[in-house]
Amino acid sequence: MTGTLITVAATGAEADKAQVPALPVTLDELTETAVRCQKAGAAVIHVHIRDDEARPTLDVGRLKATVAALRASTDLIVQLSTGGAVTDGFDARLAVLDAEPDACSLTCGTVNFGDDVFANPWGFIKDLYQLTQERDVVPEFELFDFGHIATLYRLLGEFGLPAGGHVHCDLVMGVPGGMPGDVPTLAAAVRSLPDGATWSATGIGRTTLPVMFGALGAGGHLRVGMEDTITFAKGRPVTGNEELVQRAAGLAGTAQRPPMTPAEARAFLCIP
Ligand code: KMH
Ligand code: ZN
Repeated sequence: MTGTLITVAATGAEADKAQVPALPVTLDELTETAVRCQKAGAAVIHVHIRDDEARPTLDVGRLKATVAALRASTDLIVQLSTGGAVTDGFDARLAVLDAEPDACSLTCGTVNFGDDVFANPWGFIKDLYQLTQERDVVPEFELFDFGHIATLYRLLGEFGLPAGGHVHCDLVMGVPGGMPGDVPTLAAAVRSLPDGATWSATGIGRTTLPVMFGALGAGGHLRVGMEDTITFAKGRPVTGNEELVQRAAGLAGTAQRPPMTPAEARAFLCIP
């Protein structure tokens, strides 16, 4: 068994700063969270940014400044979201790669997202994938539902392996409209992944813990963070991303699969 790759998804595009004051939305808040989360055991940061009013933005200038600041203050692998918010257009989502991150998310299909739709049609997916290959940005394949796994096979079949040559997936479970966040579903999804692929999993909201325990037991890796859950325990809001990483790192240690360092994670994900 390898160590555990821990990704922190620190902000997301959905939570409202006014209702979740601990959410990191400024560059200073994000870098401070990043430093703390690296110390706590994270190796990758999945990044969404906000504008001066704390609204989600894909502004490329801000994204570039964010990548530079995270590189200056941490050793974390910087994975920019190409999912953005459900309101973001495809061109803006492709332009995220202009910020030259180490890695990016790449969602493999459309999914209902609560009352909204997170749109990822095939044409967009293939354009984004080819752009990651041209720019040498390592994608993480985000899988919200089983049909997304079928699209991952199609992508690999038509366009070959990603930059770096290794396939790493992230099962995003428990989104209202996506696959449920429970252990039987996790096991079925993992069985369906391409040979040689590695995977992380995250459970949204109250599915966080069952998905985390299932992933550790099945040899997978973990994504945690305030993008995915803002409640640490029933009735107790999360005070910061650091405590979510600490909990994941503690459980990974108990499973005798302690957190990977950022350097180990780079080797594991084939990110130079
Ligand atoms: N905010 C969601 C609509 C990603 O980062 O790639 C999409 C999302 C996925 O968060
Ligand atoms: Zn995201």
